[in-house]
Amino acid sequence: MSTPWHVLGAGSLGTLWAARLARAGLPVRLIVRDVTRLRSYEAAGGLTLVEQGQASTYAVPGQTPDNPEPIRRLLVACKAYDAESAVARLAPRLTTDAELILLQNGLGSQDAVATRVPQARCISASSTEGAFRDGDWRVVFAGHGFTWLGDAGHPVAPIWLDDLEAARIPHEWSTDILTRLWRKLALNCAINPLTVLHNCRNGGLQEHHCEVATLCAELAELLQRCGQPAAAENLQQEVERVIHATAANYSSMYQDVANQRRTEISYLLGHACTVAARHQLNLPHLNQLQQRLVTHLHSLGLPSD
Ligand code: NAD
Ligand code: KPL
Repeated sequence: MSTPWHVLGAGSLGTLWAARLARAGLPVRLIVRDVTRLRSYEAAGGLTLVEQGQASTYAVPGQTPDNPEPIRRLLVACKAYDAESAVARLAPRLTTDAELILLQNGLGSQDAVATRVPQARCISASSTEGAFRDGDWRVVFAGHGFTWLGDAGHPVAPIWLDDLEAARIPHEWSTDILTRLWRKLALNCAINPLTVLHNCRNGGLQEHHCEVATLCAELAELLQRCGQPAAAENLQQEVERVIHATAANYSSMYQDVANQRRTEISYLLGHACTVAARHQLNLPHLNQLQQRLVTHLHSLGLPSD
């Protein structure tokens, strides 16, 4: 019997991964918050994945964090702001050779998790796949993409990449995962806050070319200072390419705000500003953007952390 995949967080990405792993016949367990959620999940009869209009339900066994089963392979699929506390609850269940796969966007949460569970190997992921919930325990696979996985501390790829192959999860082992995470963070910082503040789709930023260019210049300076020159290369061109390619889409931060959900600002723009301050780097436009976004979130009654 192969090592079970414990999936923490039954949201969009957690369900997308759990359903595909289960579809491949791999052992999967879904960890939900508490007994009430477990009852609701069991009543639903499993996780439903909607792909190209076709819905399929997978009866992945559910459990609460208190379940005594040891955990050797944990996919952390919570939002960045929930990851550390959610993993901390599971710490007593982790085996001495446990491996965690961290799907969180941005930076900061990965280090926080790793500090909580120093005995575990923590592997970071950066994904361009897209999924959203259209009901409880139901997820729509909206955008096919790719997931890069890597461990900044150990370049050797884990054996379970074979499971991802079997589950047809497009992926690649990356020896420069930090560069990928920084690059994605920079893209998100240049695009997402402005879509919220200008109340527009990604394509709407074509009318704010100068503002985008100024932010890209400051973000590139930050990346250079952080020892990530590869992430800084042609940043503005890449940002403009993404704005053009995703012109009709609303950014993830725009969608969070529109749905009155907490954003991951602290792990994106907040992280960029914190690191800049640590390096005594003066990035006025980036700081001003953060202030404007924080003020906007407060005006909507949303948290700014
Ligand atoms: P989500 O909000 O849909 O799902 C998170 C789930 O975690 C929720 O069901 C929540 O209840 C659960 N959770 C939180 N704390 C928990 C706890 N203590 N115990 C058990 N469950 C807990 O979020 P998502 O969209 O799947 O995003 C997860 C991460 O992946 C984010 O960092 C996001 O930026 C990133 N990401 C998402 C997408 C996407 O298309 N959805 C794409 C790329 C990256
Ligand atoms: O990742 C994104 C998001 O919306 O979070 C893109 C499309 C790159 C915009 O920053």
